[in-house]
Amino acid sequence: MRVTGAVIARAGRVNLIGEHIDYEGYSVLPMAIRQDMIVAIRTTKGKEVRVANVDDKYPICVYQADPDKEIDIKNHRWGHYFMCGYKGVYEYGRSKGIDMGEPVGLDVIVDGTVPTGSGLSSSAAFVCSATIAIMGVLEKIFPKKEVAQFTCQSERHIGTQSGGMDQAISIMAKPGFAELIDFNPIKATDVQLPPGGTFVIAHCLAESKKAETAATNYNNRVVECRLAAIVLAIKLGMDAKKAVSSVTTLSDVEGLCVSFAGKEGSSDPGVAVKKLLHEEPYTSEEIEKISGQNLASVFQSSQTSLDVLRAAKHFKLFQRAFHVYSEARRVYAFRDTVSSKLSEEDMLQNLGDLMNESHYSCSVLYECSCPELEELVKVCRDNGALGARLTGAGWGGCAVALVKEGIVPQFILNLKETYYKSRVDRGVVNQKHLGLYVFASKPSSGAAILKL
Ligand code: NG1
Ligand code: MG
Repeated sequence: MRVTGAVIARAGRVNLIGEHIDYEGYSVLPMAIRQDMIVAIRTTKGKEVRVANVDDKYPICVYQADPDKEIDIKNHRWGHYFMCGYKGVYEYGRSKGIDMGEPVGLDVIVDGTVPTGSGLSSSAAFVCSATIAIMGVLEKIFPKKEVAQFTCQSERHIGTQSGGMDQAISIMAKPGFAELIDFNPIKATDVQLPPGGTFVIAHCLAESKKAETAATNYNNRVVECRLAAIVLAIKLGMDAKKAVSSVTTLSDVEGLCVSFAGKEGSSDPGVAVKKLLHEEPYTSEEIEKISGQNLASVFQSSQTSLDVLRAAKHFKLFQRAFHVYSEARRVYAFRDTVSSKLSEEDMLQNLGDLMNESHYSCSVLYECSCPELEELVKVCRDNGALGARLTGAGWGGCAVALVKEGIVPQFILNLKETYYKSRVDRGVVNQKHLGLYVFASKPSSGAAILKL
């Protein structure tokens, strides 16, 4: 085994629009930010992976240097995200028939300026920077697109049924551009943002603990979308058995929904949702009657989905499906607005409107906001933002606001005064750290390896 020198990697992102639709197969529009997760790493002759953090709030985590060992998700620890990356690199290499050699011990030190539980995907920034640092230290460099794809699988070892947005933007971002990310296959298209607008990111200071609350929040929504897709498919005439075995996402049934809408003189898949699903939440019994199958058997291969079924009282199929189809359309409307011939003034206003509509849909239909985020989004709008919305999974974390370039410093000062000051006074946050929680960001570069 060769013991190589240290490798450092970085990554971090904000989503501008397209929330909770990546796992349904729809395109999203994020950009990389300056804030990042940095992983420094070297191989050792030992049999352990030791993951330390410069912030002593995060105690050192020690694991066996064994990529086949499952991650203990019932006992969540911050270092688990590194092990997602570790397992993923070996799994991918082996699946390609590459000789990965004997698993090596690693000493790792992590530093980060992406606040955790912030919706800025510190988790994916960590998994991606870990992955490329491990690739660097093992001297196995895989193609970018493949890394963007397999890191999404890697992060699922933590127990969330994530879509691929965060890993894709972390790996594929280019400075100066946001990216339209398509899935199946992954593709990133540069999106040039109007220079007169700046995105300000502000943390509501409620932490979103996505891994710990997956069964009732994130994974719950993934399951609800799958159920909505199955019920829609059946209502649109698909054989129930076929729907259960072949339909996994709402994008799988978009074609059927659009044909249905066509009969109504529209091309909007939301028309089918409105006509064929009811707003009243569905019980499992009702869905079982429609699908002719026991729900536990539909999800039998996924323990994390079975956990969702156990925790759920009912399923809001109408609301979740309507959010996904309308949000998917807003992403394209955002992209089209940016490349339109509108004056910059009108362009910025339209982008702001789309962000506001996205927030409304996330909050009311997808129910992934929280009181602090609601207050923060309102404060942003009251202080001159053209649009503001929660970003990332929600249930805490950050809002992103579109602000005219010229007012950015004043806007940030106003947020500090109106949203943060009382929280500093109450000891929720230290005045000294406010710069980490509210800042303007221009599109930055994606994950990179810096070799020493
Ligand atoms: P955050 O909250 O930044 O971790 C999560 C998912 C994304 C996407 C968004 C909601 C992971 C790693 N990321 O982002 O794939 O679904 O929520 O749009 O789970
Ligand atoms: Mg995350």
